[in-house]
Amino acid sequence: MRNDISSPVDLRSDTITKPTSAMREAMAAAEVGDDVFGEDPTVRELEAETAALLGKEAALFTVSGTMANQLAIRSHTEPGDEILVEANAHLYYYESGGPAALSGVMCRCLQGERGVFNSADLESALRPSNLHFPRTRLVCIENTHNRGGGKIWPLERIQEVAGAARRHGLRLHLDGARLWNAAAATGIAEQQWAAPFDTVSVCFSKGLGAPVGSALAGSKDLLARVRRFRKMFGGGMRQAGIIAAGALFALRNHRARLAEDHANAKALAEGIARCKGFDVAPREVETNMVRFGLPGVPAQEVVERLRSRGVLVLAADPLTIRAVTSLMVSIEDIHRAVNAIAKVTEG
Ligand code: TLP
Repeated sequence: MRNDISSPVDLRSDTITKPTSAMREAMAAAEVGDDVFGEDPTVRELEAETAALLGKEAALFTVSGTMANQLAIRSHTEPGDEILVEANAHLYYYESGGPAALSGVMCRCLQGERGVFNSADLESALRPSNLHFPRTRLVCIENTHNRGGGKIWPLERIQEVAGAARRHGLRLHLDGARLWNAAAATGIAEQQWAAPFDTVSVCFSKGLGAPVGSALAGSKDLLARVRRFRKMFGGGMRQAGIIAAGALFALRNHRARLAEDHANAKALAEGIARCKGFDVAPREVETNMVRFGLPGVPAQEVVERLRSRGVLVLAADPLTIRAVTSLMVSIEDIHRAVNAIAKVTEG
């Protein structure tokens, strides 16, 4: 167990994960080629395995989840179109204005509950076909939902929303940065989660623990268009097999262990619930995220107090703190974090 602030318990994100030595070995041994020429065998293997796992015809390796999401938006739309997004969706909230800057689209926000909306919300945002209006093209869903605290969309709800979207001729994109967590938590395979969508983005660099990389999966035809935009956005990589090998290792070896992160997040929430003064709902913890607050104290101040006690977390909102478990965090670290949190009210 770590016991000083020089090696803090890092709960800021599951993006902080570092490659294990076995993963580094796989990366060092990777066969590579020029992937802009389509000649990197490791990238191709990763793309094929990802596509198969998601039940899609093809997948394309990307630098980041942001790039995968923004490529999806660009590929489904033309400038002046409108997309329907949930108000707290990562691709709208945290991607630097990408939809406007890179695709020239308008975002129409639906207000979900912890990121989850329904077909009535979607239908209320539809516009009549009339030249005064932008053309609505795409509906985006995020599963698990980051700002919703790692919330899993119920599969039936996805099917209901997707059914409504299809009836109105809309396309569907899934931000599945943490789809692996939804699959691990429910036992419902990635393929089933992905089935209602035209495109699905997934990240290897979060809970799966790869140092870099995401992918966008979909039909072969659409992916040819995506590949062109990826090049345009500067995302064509050369001997990318080095990093794809880390992603492939993560995909093959680290999905099953996500259950441990979920159990640790639950233990953290239950521990915080025992600390006086804190606001937390352990039963809302479905995957690897915990949201909590200390009523009356700004989240940033709680973040600073915890930092000085060797626990790193982030403020998600002025009053909400986010903690994320990952393969860098053991149950001993959780106990240590809870001890530090218990002392935070002392100032
Ligand atoms: N999320 C990061 C931050 O950007 C907030 C995090 O620490 O959680 N989709 C979802 C649902 C995400 O949570 C993220 C990253 C992304 C896409 C973007 O992935 P990257 O960081 O690879 O561009």
